[in-house]
Amino acid sequence: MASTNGPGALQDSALKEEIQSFFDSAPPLRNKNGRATSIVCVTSGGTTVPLEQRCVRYIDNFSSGHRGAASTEYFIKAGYAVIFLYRRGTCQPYCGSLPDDPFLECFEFTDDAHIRAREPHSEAVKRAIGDHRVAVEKGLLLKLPFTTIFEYLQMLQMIATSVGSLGPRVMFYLAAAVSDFYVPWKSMAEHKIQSGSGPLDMRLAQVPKMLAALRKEWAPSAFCISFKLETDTEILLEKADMALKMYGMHAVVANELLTRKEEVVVVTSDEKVRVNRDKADPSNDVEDPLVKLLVDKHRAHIADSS
Ligand code: PAZ
Repeated sequence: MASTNGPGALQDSALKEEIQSFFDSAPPLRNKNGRATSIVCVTSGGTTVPLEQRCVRYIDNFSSGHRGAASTEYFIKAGYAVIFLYRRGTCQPYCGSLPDDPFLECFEFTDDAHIRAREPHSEAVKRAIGDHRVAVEKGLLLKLPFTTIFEYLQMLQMIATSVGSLGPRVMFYLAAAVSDFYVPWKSMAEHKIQSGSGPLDMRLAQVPKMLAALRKEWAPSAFCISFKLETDTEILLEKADMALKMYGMHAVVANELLTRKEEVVVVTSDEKVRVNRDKADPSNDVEDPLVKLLVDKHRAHIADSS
């Protein structure tokens, strides 16, 4: 007879139902101010596809990480706790107004061997350090780095299956540029591929469509937003529509490479909303109105689900 105490016990469907009903009826997690916490997993930056196990060469997907980093700041401002799953070396939240190499450009030694922020950067440095510290200390920002497609998808699955049980309060905002093709680990050369034997013939396998698994299996009650990047505007909205239907996303944000910082289109099953950067001030970005719109849609999703 199967034991009800061992790991096999979860096969027991009565226990599974009991556990599910416990979580369904539990009051939502609340933060220190007594407000129910909404969580968003923001993915950011491009994944790499290694060509060798001891990787010397890899294929990369374009993304500076600006969209993910800026959106993270707006989600935190809107009261969300953010899991920021980002490509190592790409843009970071609260660093948008700092120069490329802040450590070398923003600081100097004083005569008495202390370090201080240099003008004209001191105000920006103070704001960045302060805002970042507050977000981390309040438990509103958790940063997790990835490089390869393998790391990215394994971490996304871990996050989704961990927070998925929190239900509709969870949002996935998938701005990372994820490889469509890869070299399976088992068929990958271990050592650096040698160039002596002429042109390289390589067959890439298609990365399985994980968005469907995220939506249906890993976090079925979560609110899921994916992004669609194209360079040909003629096909952009059609491709976004296809992704919406194929993976059951709640919205797909369509953007074109050259205009992605000025305009995006939020595609849902009943409308296409154009979101533009407010040009009144050069420091305004398109992520501000985009996140506001998606936060409203997420609230409606939470209300519908309850
Ligand atoms: O990171 P970034 O700000 O330079 O660009 C953002 C983006 C274009 C990578 C993002 O908006 C996006 O469309 N991500 C999904 C890309 C894709 O279709 O795989």
